[in-house]
Amino acid sequence: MERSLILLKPDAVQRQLIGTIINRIEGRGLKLIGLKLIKMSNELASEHYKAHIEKPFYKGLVSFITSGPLVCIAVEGNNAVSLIRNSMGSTNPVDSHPGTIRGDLAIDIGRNLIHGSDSVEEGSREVNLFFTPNELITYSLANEDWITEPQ
Ligand code: DAT
Ligand code: MG
Repeated sequence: MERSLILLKPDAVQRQLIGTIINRIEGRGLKLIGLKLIKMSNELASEHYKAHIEKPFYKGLVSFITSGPLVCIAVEGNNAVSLIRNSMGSTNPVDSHPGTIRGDLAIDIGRNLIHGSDSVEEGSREVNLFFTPNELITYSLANEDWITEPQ
């Protein structure tokens, strides 16, 4: 089953938008299988963002992401990765459509509130990076058949 890691970044926590953003994710029908508040270490940040290590914004990105508490969420379900990416909006909020999280709640690329895995492979890697197996809970939602048509 497809998995995706969502991070509500330190700006989301400081702006008290945790509930607002989780509400949108839950409202879409996505299933949360892991949830916690952490402060990211430099080590975890560099592992998580290793694809960006050569980018000019890397230092600022790591400094921002480690600056305060953030919320980690693991989501599981069909198409979880693309559903979340679509709900997030574009990396730069200037290009994000209204109705998306970044399009409604953010204006700056360096304060874009949310991370979501960008591929199925990354989703699996990132969920395993942030959660131990016993922090992930597999269960059924009582209304699952009203969200996804049974095959
Ligand atoms: P996304 O978070 O949409 O997956 P990404 O993986 O390309 O985007 O980049 C990771 C984060 O790095 C992004 O959320 C914000 C920051 N970032 C990306 N491009 C940037 C840029 N050109 N200037 C400043 N920060 C940038
Ligand atoms: Mg990315």
